[in-house]
Amino acid sequence: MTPEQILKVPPKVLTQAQREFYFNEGYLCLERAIDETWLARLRAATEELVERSRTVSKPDAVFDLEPGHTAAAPRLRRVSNPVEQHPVFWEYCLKSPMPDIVSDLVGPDVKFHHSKLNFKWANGGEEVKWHYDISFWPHTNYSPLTVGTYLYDCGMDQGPLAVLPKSHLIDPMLSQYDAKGQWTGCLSAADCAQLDLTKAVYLPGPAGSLTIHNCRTLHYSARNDSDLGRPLLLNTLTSADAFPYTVNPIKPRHDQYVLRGTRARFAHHDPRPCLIPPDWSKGYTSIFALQQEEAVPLVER
Ligand SMILES: O=C(O)CCC(=O)C(=O)O
Repeated sequence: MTPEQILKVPPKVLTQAQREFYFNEGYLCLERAIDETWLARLRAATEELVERSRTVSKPDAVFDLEPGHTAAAPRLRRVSNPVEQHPVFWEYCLKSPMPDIVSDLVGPDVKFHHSKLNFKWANGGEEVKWHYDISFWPHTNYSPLTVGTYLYDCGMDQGPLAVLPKSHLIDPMLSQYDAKGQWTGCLSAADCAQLDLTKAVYLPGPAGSLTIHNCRTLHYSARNDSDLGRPLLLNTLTSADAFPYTVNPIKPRHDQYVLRGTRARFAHHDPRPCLIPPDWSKGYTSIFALQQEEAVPLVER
């Protein structure tokens, strides 16, 4: 569906002004959209995963660990695909208001693509450099978006998500390969210098707030040098008429699951070209390891 067609469908949760803002600016921030009951369940599930990580000493397909991670003092960067690691995360995708909100932005038929739980641990949780998501997992159109759920309050010192408004309209897309043709998963310093990053909008928020960014929206988050961690649950959802044309890097079991509405009969194709990533069927390493230029082997799944 096109934005014009989506906007004609009556919304379930959002106001028409919020939907228009998303299409014009490429992002949305909804304060306290998720209630305490969901938050308590999501936090408890997160704690269970952190406990499990104590038995893991090196990064694997589930746990992406900072180099200083130990059993006594866990330091997680990410749990990949938490919906497969704890039932509460999948229930959140099925039953919470989150997919209803997404249906106001992609149309009534909504599919799941993947999820991740990014931690940005206290006292040194890493920066995520400017990048866009769609070239990690190209689709036939640009409906995919990522919803971030702040499990705890996130202030400016915790490295909130930051977006560059209207960057989803930049065409052609900028590259996420370096001058030698190596995939870096982020923009080059030269491309960043061409952008007016003073226009970046930071999206801190109280617990239960949602950040929503379109798959073409450039985004970033700073290092967390504060004493508080910043667990951010990220779910990527798409319109049902968007079909991936490369391998899903983390191969989730629920990939393409229809969360709302029905399966699409026809794919919708956006004519704007999309940057293609390396061949993930040969393996995938996390955005953190890539951007920190760690010599981590590709994780085979
Ligand atoms: O955790 C963050 O702050 C941003 C994460 C992100 O952009 C990503 O994982 O693609």
